[in-house]
Amino acid sequence: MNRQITASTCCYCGVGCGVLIEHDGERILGVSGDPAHPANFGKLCSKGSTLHLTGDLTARALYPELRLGKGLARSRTDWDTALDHAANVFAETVAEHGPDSVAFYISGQLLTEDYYAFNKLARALVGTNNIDSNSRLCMSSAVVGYKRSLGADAPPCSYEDLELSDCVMIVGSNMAYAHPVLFRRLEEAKSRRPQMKVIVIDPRRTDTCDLADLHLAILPGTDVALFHGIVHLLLKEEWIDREFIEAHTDGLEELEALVRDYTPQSVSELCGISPAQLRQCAEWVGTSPSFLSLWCMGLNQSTAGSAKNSALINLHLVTGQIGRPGAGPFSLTGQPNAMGGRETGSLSNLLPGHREAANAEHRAEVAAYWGVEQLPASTGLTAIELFEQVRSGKIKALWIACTNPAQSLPDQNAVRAALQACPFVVLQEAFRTTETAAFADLLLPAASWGEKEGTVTNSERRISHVRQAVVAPGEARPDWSITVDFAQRLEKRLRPGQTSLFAFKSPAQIFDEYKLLTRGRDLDLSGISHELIDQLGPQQWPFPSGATHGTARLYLDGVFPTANGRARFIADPYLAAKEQRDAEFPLTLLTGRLRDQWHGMSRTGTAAQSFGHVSEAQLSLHPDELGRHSLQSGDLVSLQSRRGSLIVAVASDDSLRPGQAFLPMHWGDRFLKGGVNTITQPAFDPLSKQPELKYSGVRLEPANLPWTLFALVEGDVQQHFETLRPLCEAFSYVSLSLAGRERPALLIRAASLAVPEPAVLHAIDQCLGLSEGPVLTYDDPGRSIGKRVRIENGRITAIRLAGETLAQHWLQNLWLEGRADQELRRWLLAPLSAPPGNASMPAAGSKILCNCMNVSQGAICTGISSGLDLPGLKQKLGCGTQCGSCVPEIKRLLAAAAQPLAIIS
Ligand SMILES: Nc1nc2c(c(=O)[nH]1)N[C@H]1C(S)=C(S)[C@@H](COP(=O)(O)OP(=O)(O)OC[C@H]3O[C@@H](n4cnc5c(=O)[nH]c(N)nc54)[C@H](O)[C@@H]3O)O[C@H]1N2
Ligand SMILES: Nc1nc2c(c(=O)[nH]1)N[C@H]1C(S)=C(S)[C@@H](COP(=O)(O)OP(=O)(O)OC[C@H]3O[C@@H](n4cnc5c(=O)[nH]c(N)nc54)[C@H](O)[C@@H]3O)O[C@H]1N2
Ligand code: SF4
Ligand SMILES: [Mo]
Repeated sequence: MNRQITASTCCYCGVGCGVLIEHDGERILGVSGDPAHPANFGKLCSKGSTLHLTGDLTARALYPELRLGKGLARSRTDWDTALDHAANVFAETVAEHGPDSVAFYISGQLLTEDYYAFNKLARALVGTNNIDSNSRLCMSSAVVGYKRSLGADAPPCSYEDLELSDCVMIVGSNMAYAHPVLFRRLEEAKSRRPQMKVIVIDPRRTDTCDLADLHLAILPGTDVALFHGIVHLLLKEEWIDREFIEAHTDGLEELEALVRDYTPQSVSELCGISPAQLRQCAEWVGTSPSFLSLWCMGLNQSTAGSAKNSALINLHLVTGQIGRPGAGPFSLTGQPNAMGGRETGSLSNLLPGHREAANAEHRAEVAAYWGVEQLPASTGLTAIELFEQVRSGKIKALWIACTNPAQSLPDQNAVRAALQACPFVVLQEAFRTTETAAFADLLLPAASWGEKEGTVTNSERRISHVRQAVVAPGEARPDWSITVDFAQRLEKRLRPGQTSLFAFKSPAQIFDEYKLLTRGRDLDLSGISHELIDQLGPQQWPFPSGATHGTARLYLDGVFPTANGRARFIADPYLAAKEQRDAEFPLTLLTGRLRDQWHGMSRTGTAAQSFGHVSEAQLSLHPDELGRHSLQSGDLVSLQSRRGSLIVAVASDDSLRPGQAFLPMHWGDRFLKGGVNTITQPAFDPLSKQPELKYSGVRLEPANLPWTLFALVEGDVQQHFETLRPLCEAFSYVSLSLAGRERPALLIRAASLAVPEPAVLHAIDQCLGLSEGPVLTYDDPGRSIGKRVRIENGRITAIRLAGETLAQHWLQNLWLEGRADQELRRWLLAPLSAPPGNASMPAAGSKILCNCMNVSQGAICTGISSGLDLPGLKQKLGCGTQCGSCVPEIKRLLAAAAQPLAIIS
C-alpha cells in the first residue's frame, strides 16, 4: 500500500489545528497533529484525533438526487440534469417573482473560496442580498461588538496572548470542550506561571472551571449587568488607564453615567453572585499587568448579544488593556471558517472585504470590481427572518449548503413547516442522513474534509491551507465547483451572451480574485496566496501585498478603524433576557456542547467512539430540582416550552443551579425525537439578529409512557439507522445512540402510552434480524411483554425488549462482554424481565473518560482509590496521555476524592 501524508487543517472548531492526514490516496487511514502548525504545534483534541474514524461512507451523499414533485421520493440523477434543473427553477423564479424570491443559506464550515463563489452568485448574478450563514447563530453578535466598539470586525489578539496574559477571563465559553487545544495551551501556561489569574463566568460549573481561580456562576443572561458592575468598581477604585482613555476613546461620560446605578449590591443581586466575588473579579481585571478576555456562545447567542459584546470590550477600553501582549478582547470563533465567511461578506448585511451591503459606496466598489452594473440595495434577510419568509411563501427557492437548519435553528416546528412549504429546496451536503436532507428536492453530494481544497481563517486571523488527501466518494464534488458550475448555468439564462463572472478553474484562482477586494481595507490580505502559505506556512492578516509576514496583534498604536481613530465606549443598559422564569415555565433551559460531538452529529454521530463520553440524550437538572419534581435519574419527562415539547430522560447534575436545566445542542430529531431546538426561541438581538439559543423558559411534566422498548443491533449501523428510525415514529419517546468500539452497534430506547400495533414490532424485528435464524424468544402476550436475543457464535448480536425493559443495561453489558451464558438463557425463558441481581441501572463508571486510550471512569476511580495521583493514573492506565481532553475531568475526580480529607484536616 502506498502510504502518504498530506498536511491539512482540522474541519471542526475555530482553533484551526493543523493535521497530518495519513492515507493511500483513496482512504484516510489516520490523523495526527501537525507539529509545524502554529495553532496547535502537533496537538489535537479528542475530536481532531478521531477524524479518520468518523464519516462512515454509508452515510455519505454520493450521487445527485432529484424529487420531481412534493410527496414523491427523490431518485438518482446525473450532475448535468441536476444543475440544469436547478438553474431553470432559479431563473424562472427570479423572472417571475424577482431576485428577492430566492435565498441562500450557507455555512461557517465552507472554505473561503466556496464562500466567495456563493456571494458573487447571490449578489452579482441573482441580484439579491438574501444570503446568510449559520454564523448568524454563532458569531454575528461578536461581529457587531467589534464593529461598534472598535470600528472593524477584527479579533485583535493572537493565541500567544493566552500564554502571555496575567489575567484571563473566560466568559460564556466552555473552552475545555469547545476549543480544547487552546485550553491545553492555557493549562500549560498556568502550570508554568501559577500566578496567572483565570476567571470563568458561566452559569454552569463546566470542565473549563477546572482552571479557574474564580468562577462566577452568574444567572444566565445577566452578563451586561456584571460587566457594568465591574466598570462601576474600576472607576470607583481608579483601576483605570486615564491616559489611554483620553488619547484613544470616546464616550466614557455616557458609560460613567449609566454604570453609576450598577452598584455592587444591585449587580450581585441581578447576577446571583456575592459582592465579594464581584469585587475580586474587578480587582483582578483592574490591577493585573495584562488582561485578556475570551468569549463564545454564552455571550453571542442572546437577545442582548451585541450589548454583551460591547460591555465586555468596555472593560478593555477603560483599563487600556488592548493592543499589547497578553491583553485584549478575543472572541473564540466557533466554526473552522466563520472568520472566512465574515471576510468574504457572507452575512446578508455584509459585502466582501469587511464592507457593508447597506453602504452605496461599498456596493459601487464591489460592483465595479466584479464588472456588473450594480449590486442590490434591498436589505437581505438574516437566518431567522429568512426562514420566516420561506414559511410565508415569499421565498420560493432556497439553496442550503453545508448546514443542517432542520436541526440547528431555533423553533424547529416553524423551520420544518417552512422547509415543507418551500417549492424548491436545494441541499448541498456531504451526508445524506441529516434532518434537512429529508426536505431537499435536490440533494447535491459535496466532497468533505480530506477530499477538497481551499483556505480557512481561524480565530486568530490565521489563514491555513486545507489540502485534499483522497478522492471524494461516489460523484461528490467540492463545494466551490458545484457553486461555480451552477452559477455558469444560471448566468446563461440570466445574462445570456455576456462574459462569464464565474470563469474559475481552481480554488486558488478564486482566492486570487477575492483577495484584491481586501486591498486597503482593515483585513488587507492581498499579499497572501495559496502558494505563499505553502512556502511560509499559515499567516495572520493583515498581510498586504509586499509584506513578508503576517500581523500578530492589532491596534498597537491605539489607533482604531473608526472615523476619528478612537474606540467607543458603548452604554447599553442591561435588559433581562426574554422568557424569565415564571409560574407557567419555572425553569431556564440552557443549551451547549458536549466534548466529543460536533453539532448535528452527521460526522461524529457515525462513530461509536463519539458516544463513549456521553452515551445519549439526557436533560441535566440539579439534584434538588429532581427532588422537587419527584424524579430520579433516568426517568422520562415531557420538556415543554412555548413552542413545543419533547420527551427526554433526566440526569442529576450539580454543576447547574436549581431552576436551570441543560440539554446538549447536538441531539436533533434523528437521535432524540423532536430534537433540542423544538424547544428553543427564535427571538433575536436587535442589531446582530443572532437568536437566543442559550435561554428558554421551560417546564417539566411527568411522561406517562408505560410501554417501553429497547433494541440493540450490531453492525451496519447506518443502514439499521435508516430503516429503524422511521419505524420509531410510532413511539412518543425515541432516543438513539451508538455503542461499542470494535463492533459498533445501534441502540434504541423508546416508549409510548399504548402498546403499538403488532405490525410495528414485527417490522422492527425484521430490521433487527430477529424474525428468523438463531433467535431466542420469549413472549407474554397477556402482559404485552416480549424478549428476543440473537446469538451467533456464542455472542449476542441483537436484542429487542418490548413492554418492559428493566434488563436493558444488563443485556447491553453481556453484549459488550461477548457473553451469552446459561444465566442469559435462564432469564430469557423466564416470565420475569428484571435482570438477575436487579442490575437495572447503567453500570456506574462505564462512561469512557479517555477516548484516546479507552479508559472508563470506573477504572480511573479504582485507580484513585488505590492512591494514584494524576501522573500515576497517566502512567498506570494511559488516560490523559494523548489529546488531554479528559484531564480536567480526571482532576475533578481527584479533587472530589481528596475533599473529605481536606474537611477532616
Ligand atoms: N466539542 C465541540 N466543540 C465545538 C463545537 C461542537 O459542536 N462540539 N462547535 C463549535 C462552534 S460552532 C461553536 S460556536 C463553539 C461554541 O463554544 P462555546 O460557546 O464555548 O460552547 P457552548 O457549550 O455552546 O456554550 C458555552 C457556555 O455558555 C454558557 N452560557 C449559557 N448562557 C450563558 C450566559 O447567559 N452567560 C454566560 N456567561 N454563559 C452562558 C453555557 O453554560 C456553556 O457552558 O464550539 C465550537 N467547538
Ligand atoms: N440549541 C442550540 N442550537 C444551536 C447552537 C446552540 O448552542 N444551541 N449553536 C448554534 C451554532 S453556534 C452553530 S455554528 C450551528 C451549527 O449548526 P449546523 O450548521 O446545522 O451544524 P452542522 O451539523 O455542523 O452542519 C454542517 C453540515 O454540513 C455538512 N458538511 C460537512 N462537510 C461538508 C462539506 O465539505 N460540504 C458541504 N456542502 N457539507 C458539509 C455536515 O454533514 C453537516 O450536516 O448550530 C446552532 N444551533
Ligand atoms: S481543537 Fe480539536 S476540534 Fe478544534 S481544530 Fe483543534 S483538533 Fe480540531
Ligand atoms: Mo457556532
